[in-house]
Amino acid sequence: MLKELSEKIKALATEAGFDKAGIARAEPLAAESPRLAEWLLRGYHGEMGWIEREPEKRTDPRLIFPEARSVLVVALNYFTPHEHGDAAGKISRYAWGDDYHDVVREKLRHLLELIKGEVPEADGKICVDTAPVMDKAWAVRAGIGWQGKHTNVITPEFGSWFFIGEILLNLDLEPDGSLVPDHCGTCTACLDACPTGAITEPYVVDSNKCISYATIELRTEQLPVDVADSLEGWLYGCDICQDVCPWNRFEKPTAEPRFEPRKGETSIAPEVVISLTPESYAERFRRSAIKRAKLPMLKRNAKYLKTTRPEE
Ligand code: B12
Ligand code: SF4
Repeated sequence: MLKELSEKIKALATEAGFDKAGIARAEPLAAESPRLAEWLLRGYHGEMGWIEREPEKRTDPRLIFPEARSVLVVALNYFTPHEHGDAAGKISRYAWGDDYHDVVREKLRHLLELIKGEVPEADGKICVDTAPVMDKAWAVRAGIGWQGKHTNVITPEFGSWFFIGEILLNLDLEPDGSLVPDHCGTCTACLDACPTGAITEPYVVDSNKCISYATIELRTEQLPVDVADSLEGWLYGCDICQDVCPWNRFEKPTAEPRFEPRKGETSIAPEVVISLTPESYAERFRRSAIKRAKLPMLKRNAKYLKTTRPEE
């Protein structure tokens, strides 16, 4: 009975447009909690002060939704078959289309309605980067995939180009018993390819060195010199560690048209970024994840791509 309902709910996730779904028990993340603490202690979160707040909530879903009994985890593939070409001003793949927060949230809301249609007493809390939830840890626990050495979760079916979301549910469901084993093996392609050495050891990223962090999250006027010297054309985010991962040979085109590159753009020329006004920035990036980087940050990034130092 429990198993049947759990399978039904996962089938509803597919009906709602997700590519994979799994279930974990809503219990504290006992193994991950000390690792998160160590990561923060080392200062690997850089200036993302928000990640330090309420660490107990981050590792216990019941502190976010007290009725939570199960965590329904979903994966939404965002791969579209386009490339960057050689141009400077590369945008990372996840930000080519519409803002994933909106797309995943809309699908999760629909999914929760479908679940309520099946089980009227069902209630849940939708999470897509809106609550302090460790998405990757839950995806591993729910059998979606394994955490690769670059720290992104990888599925054996379609690689790592997918977003993760959750519904914390008040229903007792059957957790997915078998986890996906770690298939990284002896491969070190991501560690070797990262131009800034941000993957300091397998499964650990130091944000301070990561191009993604520097170009999306870091709000300082200048970029750290080591990162600035190794941008390799990235304007917003970085996909190098996933581009070189052999598991992304299994990438499959997404069924979600909103992840197609807006205006067909996978890069934006630095000169174009530098000439943006607050109005043209707001218009161009409406409903785009790129708005996470404010206009001065985008211009800062673009200046480094145009010259080697912003003042040059
Ligand atoms: C903070 C953050 C960042 C930071 C820090 C990155 C990081 N590695 O966590 C920065 C800004 C750098 C970043 C970059 C990116 N991000 Co981000 N980010 C997040 C966020 C908001 C929190 C992640 C977090 O909790 N980090 C804390 C640290 C402690 O977690 P961790 O690195 O996973 O650490 C674990 C491992 O190190 C493990 N561990 C330690 N030692 C060992 C040893 C072994 C053997 C094992 C198995 C494990 C292990 O234990 C730790 C605790 O679980 C999540 C969304 C969310 N709410 O979860 C998205 C999220 C992780 N990001 C995502 C994406 C897409 C990206 C980028 C690809 C974007 C881009 N193209 O530029 C890059 C990838 C860079 C990279 N290689 O990590 C996706 C990943 C999807 C997926 N398939 O996994 C997420 C889940 C967003 C989403 N909802 O889909 N991100
Ligand atoms: S996103 Fe880029 S800079 Fe960050 S760990 Fe991966 S390869 Fe290194």
